[in-house]
Amino acid sequence: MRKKISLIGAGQIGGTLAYIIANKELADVVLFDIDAGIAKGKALDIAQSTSVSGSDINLIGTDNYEDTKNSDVIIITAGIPRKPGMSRDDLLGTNLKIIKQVGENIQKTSPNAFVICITNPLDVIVMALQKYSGLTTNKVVGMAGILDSSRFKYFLSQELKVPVKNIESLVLGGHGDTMVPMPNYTKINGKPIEKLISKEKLDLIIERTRKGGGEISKLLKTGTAFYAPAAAGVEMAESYLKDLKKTLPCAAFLNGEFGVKNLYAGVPVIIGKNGVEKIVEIKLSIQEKNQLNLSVKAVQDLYQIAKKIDKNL
Ligand code: A3D
Repeated sequence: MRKKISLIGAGQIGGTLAYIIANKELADVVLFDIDAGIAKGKALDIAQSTSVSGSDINLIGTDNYEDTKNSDVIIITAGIPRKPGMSRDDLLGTNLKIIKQVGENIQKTSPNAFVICITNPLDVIVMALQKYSGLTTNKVVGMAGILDSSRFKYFLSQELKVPVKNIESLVLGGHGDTMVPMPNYTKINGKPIEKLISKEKLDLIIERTRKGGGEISKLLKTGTAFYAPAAAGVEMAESYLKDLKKTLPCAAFLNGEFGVKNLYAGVPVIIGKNGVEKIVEIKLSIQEKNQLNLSVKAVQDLYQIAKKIDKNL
């Protein structure tokens, strides 16, 4: 039987997710939005593209959670995005209310789903979503690290004029200005990055990676990045549905790993048919550990603010 992916939020990322999933024939798609017109209009448009692509999947748009019932995967982008000049943290109050509604509905309709959250501020929203939905922590995960790593790899490929597919890299920590690109885990054709680029240039690329989302939202003027975030979300869904057991940087629940307890943060995880099957505890230098701690502290501080907004968290 074909798998079912429900997309909660049919905005820029939600629509792009639906289009990629349809083209890959990964699963049937339910595109959900509180704005039924957007969900139904995009679903119809993408469904009509399948007679060109030849993809054999069903796609519907809806504002009724019953249509999402028994989904295998749910990807959440419901919420508001940043406007130029805003930080991701500025979205907290509005998106927390939206995610409460989404989490409670998932609990009722798809309690066995693998749930990928993309709504910002990512690490705190995914943590709240896990609590609101009551799903186990291995089934609720946040997308950010794949996107941040792919930005880092793209900038390096442009600077060093090498194909992006020859670059391995990793970005850890929270999805914000304190994220931690990892030069020690960055290799080009298997060679350590430090041997191929000056420290000054590498520092500039790290800084550009940290501000990668802001650079795009400034150019777009309305809205934020959506093609790369959607591609990253699909990679996580595919690893789960096909039990690929890929190691991917994701916001996952930490229970002592990396010295962090009871918090979501970006770390390498293995995603397979059981959801997050393992947190991969790589060795960090003292400097990397300090940077990760700083990033984790930023997530903890924002979670405290979330707890003031909703005392049940
Ligand atoms: P946008 O195009 O505005 O789409 C959001 C959609 O959510 C809209 O269609 C709304 O109607 C819908 N919505 C609002 N409330 C609800 C609700 N209660 N239930 C269902 N749907 C609802 O935004 P977007 O797609 O560009 O971005 C979505 C989210 O992703 C934002 O919070 C962004 O900040 C975030 N984002 C995260 C990353 C990461 O890497 C983590 C990257 C880019 C964007």
